[in-house]
Amino acid sequence: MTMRPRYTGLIDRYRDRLPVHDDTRIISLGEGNTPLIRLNNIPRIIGKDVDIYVKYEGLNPTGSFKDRGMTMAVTKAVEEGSKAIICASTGNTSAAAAAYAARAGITAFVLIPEGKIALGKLAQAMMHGASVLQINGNFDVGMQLVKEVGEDAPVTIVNSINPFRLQGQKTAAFEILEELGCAPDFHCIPVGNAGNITAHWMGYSEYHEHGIVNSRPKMVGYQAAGSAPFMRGEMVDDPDTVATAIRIGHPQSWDKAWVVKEESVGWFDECTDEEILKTQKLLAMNEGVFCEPASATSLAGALKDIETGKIPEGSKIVCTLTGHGLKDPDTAIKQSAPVLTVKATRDEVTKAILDNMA
Ligand code: AN7
Repeated sequence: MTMRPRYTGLIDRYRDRLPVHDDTRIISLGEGNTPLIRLNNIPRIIGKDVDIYVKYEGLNPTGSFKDRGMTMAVTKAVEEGSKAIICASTGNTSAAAAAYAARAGITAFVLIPEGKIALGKLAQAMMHGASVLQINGNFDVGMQLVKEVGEDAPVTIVNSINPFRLQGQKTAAFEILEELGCAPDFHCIPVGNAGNITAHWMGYSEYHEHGIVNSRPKMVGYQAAGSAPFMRGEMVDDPDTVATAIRIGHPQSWDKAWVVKEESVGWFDECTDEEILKTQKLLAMNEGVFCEPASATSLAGALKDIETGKIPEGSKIVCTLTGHGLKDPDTAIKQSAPVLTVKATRDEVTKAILDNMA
């Protein structure tokens, strides 16, 4: 048997590119190192000659890309002596904060919008023992409250306004560059607070500046139509979408994301809820990859831009799938064909099989 070193998370892997010291106690759950899956069937289905990869961030320890940022933010919070962390969240940040706080042995407070968080995410925050504070307001209201209480309460804010979050998240771009051996032509990504698009651009730019690669992708950020401040050109006060993860009207990295668009010569666009769900299903049914609705926004947008030629044939495209489909079982079941109820006899089961052969 050939031994290989145990993978111990992205801080250990990218130690020299992250703000840690040799004696820093690393709080890790083995995050990062997620699969970059080449789509085999969808390009054929749409009849286009494109090379599409999905970066399946749903395979991080708590099921979303937030773990990349949270390992850094919690590591630094503990290093600085913090005993508690706090965040506002549409769900995934709270799940990651809860898990990494449990791992570190500190307290997590999470503010979530009542009734607008997917079931799996709520289960995670509760199970990891976070103090879950449900508020009768949306993410943006929660974020404002967190900033205010963060001023006097002894808590470290671990939303993406915490700069260590973006440092951790930039490593996704490193992984993509190392696996492809070059930059993709386009990187398509869902946008809520716009922290992740900013972090990816940081990662791509870092490898480019150090001469590790000789180009950078165009960054394309897609929003849900009901909560698309980057398309409206201003904050949206009452965002709404089935993709609850990106139900965000006041993005925290607003200025940074406009810079990313300019520097990368990319663009923003929006997808309707119908387009998002259709693409989530398309990916699950034809590639065996199950992502949550918000994550499907990247591929939904890419497919539209491939169709119009804005993303030309011959392109190499990476779409980030930010979170796992199991996060939101309700939305998945709602859009699927009902299960068959069959009598528990050999004849009936055989008949059901013959009736349903493709
Ligand atoms: C699956 O958990 O903001 O543009 O509070 O969970 O960096 O905000 C989640 C965001 C995309 C958007 N996809 O990323 C939260 C939260 C999924 C997400 C985004 C989120 P950003």
